[in-house]
Amino acid sequence: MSASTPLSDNAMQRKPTVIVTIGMAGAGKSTFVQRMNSHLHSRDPSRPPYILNLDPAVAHVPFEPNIDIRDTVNYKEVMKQYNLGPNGGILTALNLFTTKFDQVLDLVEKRSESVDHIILDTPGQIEIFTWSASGAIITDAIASSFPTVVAYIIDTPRTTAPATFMSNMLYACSILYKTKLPFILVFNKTDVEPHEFAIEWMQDFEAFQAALASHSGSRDSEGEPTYMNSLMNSMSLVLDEFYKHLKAVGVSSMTGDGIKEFFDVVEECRGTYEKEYLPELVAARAAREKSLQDVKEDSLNRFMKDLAVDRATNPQSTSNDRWESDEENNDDDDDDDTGDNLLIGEEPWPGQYIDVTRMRRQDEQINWPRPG
Ligand SMILES: Nc1nc2c(ncn2[C@@H]2O[C@H](COP(=O)(O)OP(=O)(O)O)[C@@H](O)[C@H]2O)c(=O)[nH]1
Ligand SMILES: [Mg+2]
Repeated sequence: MSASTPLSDNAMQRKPTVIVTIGMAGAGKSTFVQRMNSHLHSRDPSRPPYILNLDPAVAHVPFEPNIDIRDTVNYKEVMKQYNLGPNGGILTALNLFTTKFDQVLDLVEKRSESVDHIILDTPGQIEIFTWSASGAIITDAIASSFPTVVAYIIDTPRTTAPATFMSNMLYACSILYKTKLPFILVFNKTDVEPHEFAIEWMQDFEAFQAALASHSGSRDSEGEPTYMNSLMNSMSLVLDEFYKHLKAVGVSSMTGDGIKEFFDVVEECRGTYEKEYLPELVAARAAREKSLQDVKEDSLNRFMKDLAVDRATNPQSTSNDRWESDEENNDDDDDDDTGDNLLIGEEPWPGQYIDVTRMRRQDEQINWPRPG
């Protein structure tokens, strides 16, 4: 994505922090976004965030997003047109939206002077964002333009069983290693279930193993630990290392409990982004530019060598190299017209390659920003 301004420490310092909310369906992402929104509104001085809704299938969001994917793509229409089920529809809608993400970044950049926080609400089903190319493109694009942190929302009342807790943590682990961004575990719904048990399990793996042992089904009929039990015991040791790289907070999106602490952690994580993520990003960019340059030089060298060999073996060839411009060009005019409407007028057929960058050129009405 090209919209980003060049990265430098100074430029980053004035930029707003991006919070990407990720989590299982029903964990409370959208409710949490609204809670952050109202917290930032009621701060003194009030600094409302800039909110992007990336869930095409949500019927109602409890906040007013500044940019809403639903204004651009109608996922039900996408389902119908491409013969897809709901998940395919959501994924395709997100893909279509991603093709326009440079425009979104432009809009966000324009507002970046006047906001302190940019918040992304992601689709209900976690894998649509975390295991798709679009999710990765959006995350990378935004993280290379702004200091970015991931808020991983956990449904605390539903994660009290050690096995569920562990699978949730493994999922978080996979996202951390994929994005490499500063990562906050947000134990949500603490009004229903306090999150202290989770913190204890994270800080003390023996406590977790004790919980595991006392859980029913952890021993077989002969009193030996079950396979699942031993597996989880070993994994808790592995995860111990992973827990050191994250921060955890308990919040209630319902009551607002813990939100202030969450924003303190966001501030800390912004520091981590600047110290750890940004230098890596700059280095990765430099490496990529160098390798592109190397490839260019290599192919130019080979071209020059081929040319020299060709000239040496066939000295007359220069006279044939001239391009006969006039006659050919005049009568060929109409054939050039392979431009815009390559697909228009043809009936789509299942499995057809669809060039999304050419879609809906004429009649699309992009209406990104919302008032407020
Ligand atoms: N009790 C309680 N319920 C919550 C809390 N946060 C969200 N919910 C409820 O959890 C359900 C799913 O929330 P939603 O924000 O739509 O989840 P999403 O799919 O992750 O966006 C809704 O019924 C919310 O009212 C909370 O902190 N406490
Ligand atoms: Mg939601």
